[in-house]
Amino acid sequence: MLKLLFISTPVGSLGSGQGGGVELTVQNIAQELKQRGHLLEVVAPQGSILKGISVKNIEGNCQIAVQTQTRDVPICLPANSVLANMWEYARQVQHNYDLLVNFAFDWLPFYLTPFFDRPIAHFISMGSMTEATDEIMTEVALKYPDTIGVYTKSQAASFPFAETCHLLGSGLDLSLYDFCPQPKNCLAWVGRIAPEKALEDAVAASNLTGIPLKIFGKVQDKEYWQQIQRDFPQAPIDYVGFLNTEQLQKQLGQCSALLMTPRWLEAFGNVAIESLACGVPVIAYSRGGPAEIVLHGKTGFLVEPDSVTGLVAAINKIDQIDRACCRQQAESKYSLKALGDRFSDWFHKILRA
Ligand code: HBI
Repeated sequence: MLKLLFISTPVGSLGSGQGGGVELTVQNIAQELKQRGHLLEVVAPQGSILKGISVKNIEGNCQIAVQTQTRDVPICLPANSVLANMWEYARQVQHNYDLLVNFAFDWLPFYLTPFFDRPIAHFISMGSMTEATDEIMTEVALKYPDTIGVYTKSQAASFPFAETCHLLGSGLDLSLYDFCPQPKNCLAWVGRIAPEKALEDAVAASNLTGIPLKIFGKVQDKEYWQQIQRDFPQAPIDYVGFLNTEQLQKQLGQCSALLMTPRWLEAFGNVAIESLACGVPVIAYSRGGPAEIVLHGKTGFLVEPDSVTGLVAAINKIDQIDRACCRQQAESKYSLKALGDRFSDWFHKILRA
């Protein structure tokens, strides 16, 4: 039994959708490790909620989302930084735990690592973003081998320390997702509505095919979302909003396919396995995490990146995909048990070192 302290992402409270896929990862891995008898506490920004897990809520100002910054952005913290406050709390309580696990993609936790008495596992949730974070992550990777965990191989490859990364993939509580054998004639797009997710390409495909597109997720960049609506006034789109897992899976399951159109290097793409879990094939640009998830022609289609015509071609042959194969892939590769095994192996490897 391990005593674990998770320190969450500082961009928003858990459950707000602001933290994107990493919120789901924290929820799922915390739930699974607690299930296995480990003692666990999660430290997160004020207003965080996690099903069945005790959360130490910390007040303070959120960190700027790193994907809105340029690569040469200076290291910065707002006044009364929630990130700094979370790590001050961690410093005070660290001796109650065997291992600390960092989920923030920020300079500070990496810089603080040598100042702590307890080992820190760093889960990195995106590909390379800035010079400053690359630099400090590389230092930690060299000084503390095996302490860097990532989702996928292509994400690891974006960092100078690629070969030292521990590949963890992702996973879901599949009991929360119902297999839907018979879809309606509509497409789905799920994610934070922000430029790096390139929602405009999915809207363009919906506009060209005339197939309705249901859009799920938090509007993170209002101006960007307004611009899409101005550019495609006739597109048959329906913005559903940010739903919790129960409601999302119910509506997502009824769709004929999920469109994944990442402009950036998507580190994993948790929405892909949520879709597969509902039996919904995934049509994704062939880059980053989704390219390591979708089995082309079997559980969806991988399309030339940034090609809307490629999306349309895949949409027109989506009936070739057997939806039962999608659910089957989720069960064999992305269960909570599989995820828990990978994280547990990683933690024990660090503690043995
Ligand atoms: N930006 N500064 C910062 N820190 C994070 O932890 C962070 C982020 N942007 C996005 C993000 N985390 C998550 O939404 C992704 O890792 C999934």
